[in-house]
Amino acid sequence: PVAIHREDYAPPAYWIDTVDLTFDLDPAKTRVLNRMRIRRNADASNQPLRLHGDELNLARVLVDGQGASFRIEGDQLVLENLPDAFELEVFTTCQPAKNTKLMGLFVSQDTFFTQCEAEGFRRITYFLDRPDVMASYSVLMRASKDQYPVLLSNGNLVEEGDLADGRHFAKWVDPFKKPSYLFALVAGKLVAREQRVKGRSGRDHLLQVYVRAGDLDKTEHAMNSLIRSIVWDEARFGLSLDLDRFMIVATSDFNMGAMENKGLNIFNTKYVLANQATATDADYANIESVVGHEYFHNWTGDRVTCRDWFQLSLKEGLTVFRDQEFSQDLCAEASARAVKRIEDVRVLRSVQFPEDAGPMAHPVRPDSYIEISNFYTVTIYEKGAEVVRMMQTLVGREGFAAGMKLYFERHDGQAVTCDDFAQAIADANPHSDLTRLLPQFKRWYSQAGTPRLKARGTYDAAERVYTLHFDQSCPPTPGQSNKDPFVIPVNVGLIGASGRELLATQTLVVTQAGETFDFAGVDEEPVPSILRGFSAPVVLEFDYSDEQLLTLLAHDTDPFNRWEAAQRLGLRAAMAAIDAAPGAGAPVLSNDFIEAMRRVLTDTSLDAAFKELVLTLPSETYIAEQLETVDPQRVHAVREAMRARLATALHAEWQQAFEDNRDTGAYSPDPRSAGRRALAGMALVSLCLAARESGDTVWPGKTLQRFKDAGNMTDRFNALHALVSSGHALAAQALASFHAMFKDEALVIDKWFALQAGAPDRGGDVLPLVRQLMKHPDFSIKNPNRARSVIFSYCSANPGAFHRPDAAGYVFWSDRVIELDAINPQVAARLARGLDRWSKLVEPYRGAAREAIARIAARPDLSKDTLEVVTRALQ
Ligand code: B3K
Ligand code: ZN
Repeated sequence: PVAIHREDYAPPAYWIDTVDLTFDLDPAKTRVLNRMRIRRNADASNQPLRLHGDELNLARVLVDGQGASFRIEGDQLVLENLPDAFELEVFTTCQPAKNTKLMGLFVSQDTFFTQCEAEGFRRITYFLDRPDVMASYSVLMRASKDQYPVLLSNGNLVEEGDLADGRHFAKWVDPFKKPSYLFALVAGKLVAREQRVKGRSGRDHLLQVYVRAGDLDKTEHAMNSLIRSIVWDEARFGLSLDLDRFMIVATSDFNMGAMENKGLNIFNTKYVLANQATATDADYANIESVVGHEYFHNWTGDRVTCRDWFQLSLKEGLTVFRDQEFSQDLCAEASARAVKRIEDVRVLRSVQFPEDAGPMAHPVRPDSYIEISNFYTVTIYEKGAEVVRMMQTLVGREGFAAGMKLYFERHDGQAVTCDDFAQAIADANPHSDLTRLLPQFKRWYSQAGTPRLKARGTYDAAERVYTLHFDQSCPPTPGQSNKDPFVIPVNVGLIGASGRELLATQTLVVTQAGETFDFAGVDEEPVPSILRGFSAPVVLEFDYSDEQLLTLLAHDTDPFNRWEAAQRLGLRAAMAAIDAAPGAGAPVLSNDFIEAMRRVLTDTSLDAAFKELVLTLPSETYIAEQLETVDPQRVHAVREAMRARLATALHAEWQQAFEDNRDTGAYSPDPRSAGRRALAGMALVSLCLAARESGDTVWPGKTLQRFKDAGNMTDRFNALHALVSSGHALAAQALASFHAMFKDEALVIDKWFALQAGAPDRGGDVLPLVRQLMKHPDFSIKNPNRARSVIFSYCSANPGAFHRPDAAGYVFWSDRVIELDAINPQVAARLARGLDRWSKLVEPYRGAAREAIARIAARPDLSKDTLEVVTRALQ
């Protein structure tokens, strides 16, 4: 396979202005007639027309209605000696029912769906399948009326009617030009929740959420989320819905979360369907943010799109930033906003930081790829969002909104680059630090790796001056050994020893490798609160004493840094316990730490959601990232011991927390009630864990009762989780009854599988269980949600069970990567990332992991998706 390089970008040799597609839909063999108006790009030299295709059967090619000579070169249809402008007609067939890759046109539960981003349209017809070719589409669909009563595509329905032989047709016209990756089509038996809304300017819109007949009662939250998204984008950015009709359709077979096709978003059911009986608070929150994300793409992605796939973060980083801001702005209270920010940072640090430190590390704007599907990563998405957030920090909220306005004024209807975006934000804010530092700031786009920011402070009591000194560096990443300094906005405040805030938040802009800042008029030696709100995606090192961290935890006015202080204390305890000789008998947690946690848990001024975050110890992957070499079993054992210690030492407080938070009244997924349920759930987990240590049977019994009586899925699942994760004997009975209760709810059965595959390992029992789960009649490796719920929950989310000294976890993993690769390369390549950090492992894990990766790499006929991942892992 060949690598594609960003530097090689050239505009297309031809433009496609209009596309008229006719589909005769049949699962076994769908016929596609594609009529295009094409013209030569005046700027390009006289090259042949090369159209992309993939797994198509070509039947006929006509140029201006005449048979034309063409050739097939690899995956391309090549035509030469073309006029400057012409009509090209291509007639092909494809086999949707056999499409297990779920790219292009596929069938899920007797319904046709498409997925075209990034390069799936070429699996539907021959095309210039690249985002800078934007065309006007009209789509005629024909299908059996009985089997496919609903026929949808992008834009507006302009005609429909019956045909002979029980077939019918629908014609759709999209009023906007679009790149091929935003094309969509759906055909099947679906029903819709509908709502008519008026935009700010008075324009009417029809909103529809399409699902299978039995699921209509689970669409209210998605619809409400869509309406909230529309209102928010108008209020915050002045961006209105530009369509008469906006549709969301849910499918249970989907490679990712959702897809922003113009006017016809296609969603994984996981991010649409919710009612209180089947969905947890986390599901409700995810639905709101994914519905928002796809809706926000209508402007950031669809109206202005990417010139080439290297610019992916132009739309993804920006749209993640927008959905994060949306979710925060929906929070009534500042503390709930902070909770959302902490959750987002937790994902960044536990998933993106490892990516940035591993073999797949790449800049937010990558320089090369073999398979673009492999670059839909946390770096492009979440780190990309942090880059946009830093721009907002540097120009201010209003300045950023002005920058967005200028971006759309300049680029509406165009396919552009990350440079174009940064330039628009800068130009709208001519006197800002961003504008002054723009070329340097853009290193965030070009340099991979997570910067380290080392800070130290000195206090001059006589002069009343506090001085902060920063040194920045960035570790090498594949292909980039030396890094130049970044522009790092650092939000700083100062706290006095007694907890008084001596200095409110200021934004320092660090630009040099080493740099010093003085604060005058500081009356006492302060505790610095650095990187408030996580103002930059860096690792901050500061030599805090435990006492200083306890001060920040108790008094910082910045909730993020309060939480961060507890994380630092927890991490410190974990590192000390990992370093200590095994079996040395030293307590895993100091009394000071336990007392601090007790104070948090009993503090009536704090929100339950915030307490739950503070009481959650750093994850095993986050701890592992801080170590030079990792013994995953040791990390697991230490973290489990810390959890057990917190459970027993705070037993009375956990009981109280459960009693105080157990009843949240009529179900509502709002952040405050969700936070109370989360804390009550954590209390149950702790109480069951403590019961395991003490032999108590009361709390497991109460937990089982809670499981039975629960009025919503969050409470029910939390109770089930408490029994399963504490390994209590009652878990088996609860699991069986949970399955019986929800056997027809695929998304709930996914939870049932995931909970078991993700359960703490006790003596190597999880892998045999996972093998058994794969034989369960409800298991199917072809359904990505189900594969993720079993295989990924074990291989990628259960390190204590996966990293086995006998290497059986790795062998299982490599078998599944190979098995999945033949079915669905995108899902396989995602799983193949599971051992990215193998080179940090101690023996015997390291050697065994390498061998498992090599075993995959040695397979003939590997997809380029999986091949790229494992090849990079071995380099
Ligand atoms: N843009 C899509 C992702 C497509 C992934 C293709 N492999 C969803 C999103 O980011 O909104
Ligand atoms: Zn997106």
